[in-house]
Parts: sequence; C-alpha cells; structure tokens
Amino acid sequence: MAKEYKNFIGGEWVDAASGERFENRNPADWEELVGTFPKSDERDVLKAVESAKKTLKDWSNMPIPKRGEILGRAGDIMVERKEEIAQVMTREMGKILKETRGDTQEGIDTAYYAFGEGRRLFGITTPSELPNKTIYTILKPIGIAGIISPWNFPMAIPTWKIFPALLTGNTVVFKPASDTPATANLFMEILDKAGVPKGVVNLVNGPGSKVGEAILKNPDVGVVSFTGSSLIGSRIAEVCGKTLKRVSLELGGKNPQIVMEDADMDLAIEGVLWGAFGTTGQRCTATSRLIIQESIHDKFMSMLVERAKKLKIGNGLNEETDMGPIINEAQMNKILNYIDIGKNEGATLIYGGERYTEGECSKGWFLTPTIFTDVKPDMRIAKEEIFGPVLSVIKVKDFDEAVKVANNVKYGLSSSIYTRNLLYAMKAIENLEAGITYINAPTIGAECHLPFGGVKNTGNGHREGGKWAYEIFSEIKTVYIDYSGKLQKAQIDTAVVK
Ligand code: UN1
Repeated sequence: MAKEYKNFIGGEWVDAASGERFENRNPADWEELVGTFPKSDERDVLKAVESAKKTLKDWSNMPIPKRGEILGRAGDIMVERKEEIAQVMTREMGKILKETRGDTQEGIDTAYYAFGEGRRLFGITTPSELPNKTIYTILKPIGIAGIISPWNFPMAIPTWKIFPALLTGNTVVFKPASDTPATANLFMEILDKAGVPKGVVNLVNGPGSKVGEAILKNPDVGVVSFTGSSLIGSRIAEVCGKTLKRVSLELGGKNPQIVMEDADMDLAIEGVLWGAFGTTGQRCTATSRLIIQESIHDKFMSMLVERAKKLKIGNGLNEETDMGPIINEAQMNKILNYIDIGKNEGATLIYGGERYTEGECSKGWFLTPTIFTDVKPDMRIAKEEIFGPVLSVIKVKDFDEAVKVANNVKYGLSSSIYTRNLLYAMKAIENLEAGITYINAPTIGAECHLPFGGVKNTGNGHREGGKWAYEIFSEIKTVYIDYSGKLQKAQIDTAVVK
C-alpha cells in the first residue's frame, strides 16, 4: 500500500478535516503511486493559522542568532539526507537526480545563509540632524507568513521563502504544490528534527482553490509569498490587496539567450541545451527563446539539432538520463497545444515536437526536446510562457535587433548573451529588460545569496535570495533616541536661518 501522508499542524501529523485524500503519482511511470495526501480545505487552514498565531510570541521573542542556529541545524540534516530527498523529489516530479540533488543543495545553501544572517540581520545607523540624538532601524517580523510554492523546485523554493520568514521571527502556514507534497513533507520532518518549535511551521496539503484561497483570505496572515504563473500571481495580488497584505510574487518568464556571431559556438550550444532542456524546460528561468545572428544561424542550428538528438530521455532515477518527464498530463497537453500553435503560426519545427513513448517511457508524460526555427517575434510561441522543452529560435541581423526582440515580451526574469565583444556584453547588461543577465552562461543557475526575481509581469518588485528575501518578511522599525533632556524639533530647530 502506498504511504498515507498527513498534514503537519501544531507539531502533530494530522489528516484533513474532510477525511479525503489525493494521489501523487510518478510522472515517469504513472503506475507508481508515491503516496496519498490529505485533501484539505479552509478548516485545516484555520487550524494551521491558529497554531501559527499561538506560537508567534515565543518564536519572535527568541534571540535571532538562536533561530539561526536552528535553521543551520536544518541545513546539517539536509546534508545528511540529501540523497534521500533527491530520490523522493525525482520520483514525484521527474527531474533527473543530478538536478534534484542540485535543488536540495540550493536548500542547504539557503539554510546556511539563514544561519549566518542570524548574527547579522543588519539595520542601519545614521547621524541625526539634531545633537544628542541617536537614530537607527531594526527589523521586526510581520506575523504569519503564508507560503505557496510551485512543483518545479520542491525543496529550493520553499526554503527560499520559509527560512527567511522564520529567521525574521514569523510563523508559517505552508501550502506546497499538489504535484510535490512528499518533498514538502520531508522538509517539515527536517525542520521539526532541527528544533523548530511545534506549531511554528504548519503544512496544509490540498488544492489552491481551497487551501491557497483560504490562506489569502485569512485576516491573520500578514504576508503571502508565491511562485507560479503570472495569471495566478495577479489574482493573488488582487485578493490580498483587499486586506492590504504584503505579497511577494515570483512569476513567469520567456527568457532569451542571444548568440552573436563572434561567440564561442560550442559554449553557446552547451548553454542553450542546458538552459532550454534542463529540468525539461520547466523552470521559470528556462531558455525559451534563442535569438541568433543570421550569419551563424544555419550552422548553429544543425549543430544544435545534432546535440538535441543525443539527449537521453527517460526516468530521472536513471543516472544516464538527460531529460525527465513533464510534470503531469495536463501540462503535457498544454505544451503539445503550444507546439500546434507554433506550426499553425508558420514556424518551422526542425526537431521533436511529439510525445516520446519508447520503452520505459510508455507509461509517463514524456516529450522530445522541441526546436522551432523561423519564429517571428510576434508569434505566440515567441511571447508566451510554455514551461516545457520548447525552444523558439529567432533570427536577427545585429545586436540592436537582438536586444529589441529580447525585450519584446511582457516578462523579464532571466536573460543571457554569448559574445566575445565586451561592448555587446556591457550594452546587454544595460539594456536587457530582465532581473538577471548572464554573460556567456545560460539563463539558469541562480545562486541563493543574490537577488532573484524579475521586471515587468515577472513579479511585483520583490527579490528572493540573499538579504533581499529577509526584507519581504520584515517590517522596518525606525528608532529615535533623544538624550538631550529637552524638546528638540526636527526640521524646525535645524532650519538654516538666513
Ligand atoms: C525557478 O525556475 O523557479 O536559476 C527557479 C535557476 C535555479 C532556480 C530556478 N537556481 O534556474
């Protein structure tokens, strides 16, 4: 029998109020049931919020370095259990072991960053305009943080959000994606073992329409952090706007890799293969557009197709596999639909574009890596986020046109340029409309101590990663201490007298 997983509320492993469950199956082999999970609703969210409320005072009063130590311990446990986490993650969401190990490592890095931040979490001190007065800032928790995370980075992204939320003294209600609840479950076990007090972090499994919605509407939740599609992100902002909750949104991308004729071609090919087909294209940072100078287009494309043909598609648990399955059937159909759209728009499908059902892949949601050439900047496959292994190739005359085409989308997460010309590299950094620009590297590969996020419809101005993530979960308090012993009036006593 498949394992029956539970919610984690108030430090107890409990079933959903409804008593119902949902299945979690391996996308590489739908006959493999990873487990069943509680199908929760607003009643369970209410319990989770109660528990987060009850524990808030003690948790936020704990000295911050102590909270940091607990989170550092969570990092140590993740190191010990890294392989186990990676195996579970590959089973439930399909990406290859090399990548699920990387995903776990990103969680470990984030834990150790939180450990360090525990002895820093700097405010500022600055001179006062008046004598005998000291001014500075401190960070205070917001209260209860609602965390809604996606399935493509089942460990890394929850840690990006939950470690900073906890370190800054918030308590947490966490709704993981329904495609990856087993990794979320492991994360809870780890936090519990590390010594996060019972009730401080609460896990509620279930559909976004019930659990997510209840988190957004709960008046006691002070901040919501979400990663997912721009469509849902904008709905979240709308609902949270009604109660003036703070909302941090990390949303879609349509990330370009530009290749100039002076680039190191082999390097650029390695980059686009990894950027477009790594994680089966299911990253918000995935390379979904290749913008290439026309003089090298034909040669580059034939080299790229040769390499794409060699990518081994299969179960991610096999160390030889390069590209795992699509997360689920609905997502696979959405991608296939985009492939039809591309064909109908007049783009040329030069490789892939179909389901892959060879051997062990007959029971999974596999697609071949897909490459379209003759894509025009205004086609839907050049502008909309597909979230799969589909690369749209756009030919351009020169650098200026490349930048113009790159910016011709409503998203702006990641971007990349391959060139040996310093001028192009510097101008790309200056002019590409994106939160992240890589030079001679693919659009994926963000490190946890740097700001992560994008411009335009990719988000609402927040950045995860590094110290910036800590600002999302904090209120800034400004402190004025006047030890002059008399009433001093800012702006008035200091006015320059003519
Ligand atoms: C995401 O795709 O949602 O830079 C996150 C990267 C990873 C994080 C991706 N470190 O691709």
